[in-house]
Amino acid sequence: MAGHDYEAVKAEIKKIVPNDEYDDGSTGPVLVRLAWHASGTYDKETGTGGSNGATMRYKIESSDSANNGLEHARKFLEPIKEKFPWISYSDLWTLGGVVAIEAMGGPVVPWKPGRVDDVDDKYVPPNGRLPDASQGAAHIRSIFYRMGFNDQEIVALSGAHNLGRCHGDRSGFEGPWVPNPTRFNNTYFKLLLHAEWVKSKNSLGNEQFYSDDGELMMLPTDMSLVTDPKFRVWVEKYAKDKDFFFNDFSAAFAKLIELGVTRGPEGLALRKYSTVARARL
Ligand code: ZEM
Repeated sequence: MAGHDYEAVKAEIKKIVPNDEYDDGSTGPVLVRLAWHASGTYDKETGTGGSNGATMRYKIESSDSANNGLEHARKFLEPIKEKFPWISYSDLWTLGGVVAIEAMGGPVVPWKPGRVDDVDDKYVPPNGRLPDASQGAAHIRSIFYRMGFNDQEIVALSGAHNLGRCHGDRSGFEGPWVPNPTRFNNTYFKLLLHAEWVKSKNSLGNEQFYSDDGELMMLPTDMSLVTDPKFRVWVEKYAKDKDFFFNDFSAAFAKLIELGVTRGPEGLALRKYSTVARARL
């Protein structure tokens, strides 16, 4: 919003990305996941969910099992909220993902401020809107089509699994997708196509796919990107051309963090279900 120094906020977020005491020395991946889960509840039919409102502050949403572990990301950002109290949580969480992507070597993602935090839990979206890793292509499509994404965008966004890892106690899955999970590039797509993946039960009894040395993993949903012919076309393109992937990822992530944000004439987000916003639904 006019007069606010978003560059100063970005600089502070950038400083908290390297962290020797956390996962692989970086808070970046979990910050990206927070931005994604804050946004990925969107339903285009009803206009509910999405990043505007920061509804994950409320227990109903933070306790959705899909959001396990995201309390770490929210805690990492809390000192920045204290330093810049004028920024909304919904702006801070989305900006956190954008800054983390860039700090880990990823593309610049266009970001616009002006989201407004809800003042109560009246508009918290129902649990269960985020994808379930144990399923396949039909499930992924139904979740992402609900948000308004197409197959190309689904595959581009899935490239975020080049970052971070699965934590058994959070999701029931274990391990990283790539050898260097704090550096953003297209290794995930190359591995999906060219490594040998073997399905096996992990220590928690859930089926996932392992590389032959057992060091790397893929979720059942990740594997459906190569077994489904329409998804696979995009995996092949992104594996071959990193710049093409970065361009598509940047556009799709920018779209993701705008879901549910209705902007008025000056580009500022309207308070959810204000008269004007409601008229547009
Ligand atoms: Zn993920 N994701 N995701 N994802 N994700 C995990 C971790 C991360 C799915 C999923 O079930 C899981 C997108 C799409 C999908 C990130 C970003 C994005 C984990 C592991 C699971 C189980 C959680 C844990 O144990 O901590 C499914 C089924 C998806 C769709 C089909 C999209 C889209 C993303 C961003 C654009 C990131 C960065 C992580 C790593 C988090 C971390 O803490 O390291």
